[in-house]
Amino acid sequence: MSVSSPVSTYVIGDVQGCFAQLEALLHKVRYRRKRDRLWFVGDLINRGPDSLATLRFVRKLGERAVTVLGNHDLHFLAIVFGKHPTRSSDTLDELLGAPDCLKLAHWLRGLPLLHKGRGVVMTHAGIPHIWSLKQARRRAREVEAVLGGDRYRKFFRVMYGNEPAVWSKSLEGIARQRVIVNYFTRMRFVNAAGELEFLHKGPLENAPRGFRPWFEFPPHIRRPIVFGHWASLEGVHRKRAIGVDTGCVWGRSLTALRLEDGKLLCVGCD
Ligand SMILES: [Mn+2]
Repeated sequence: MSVSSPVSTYVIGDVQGCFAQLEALLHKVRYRRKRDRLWFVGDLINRGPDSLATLRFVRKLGERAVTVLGNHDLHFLAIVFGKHPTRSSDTLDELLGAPDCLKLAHWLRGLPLLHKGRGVVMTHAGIPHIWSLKQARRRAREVEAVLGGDRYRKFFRVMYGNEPAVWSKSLEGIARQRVIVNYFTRMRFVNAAGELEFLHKGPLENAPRGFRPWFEFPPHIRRPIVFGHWASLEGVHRKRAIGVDTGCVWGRSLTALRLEDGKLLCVGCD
């Protein structure tokens, strides 16, 4: 390996505790721990078998990794800090019982909802077309300040909910924080007004009337938005929206997007 070989930045799709597949993917791309950067689109944990190993690995990378929070990451934090019950589909027992569970949870709540760099912007689910990049960043920072601040326990107790369904500048407090979190971590279908629709996850043909995938509305944001969250799309390759969740936890594949050349690399997950 030449010392002058350029740094590579890999944006990794939803790992969801599939640590063996993450290791296989890093091996395949010839990831160099001391040089390269790993960006994770969120949902590092849950549903898959090795959430604990995944979190420990990413935390240890420190500055060499960037992770934005996904809905499953927030779900774990709501269990730890918000007294939220686990669901039957959760696979978080090993993590919740680990001696470093709290340490990992406090690290996780300090992570961002949005990251901008290397010509792209990354969030877990996307950015609604009704927001400019400046507005999106400001709204992300607003909630990150709550998650990373002193009042995080209160937030995690009342985080869950589908309402309000649409952004308004006049929203305040928890309603405002909740809709911001829902846009960044749970959004799939929206209508022209930016209203969220959560019941439909499946094929695009069956979208509810007036609702389309958020990235099909003309965006305010020029740079490509890189996101995860929507495994049933099997990856999205648009000029301004690149989806990298290819359903690893569902036995399909784990994808890395190398930002320097736009190349997609993946490993099968069976
Ligand atoms: Mn998700």
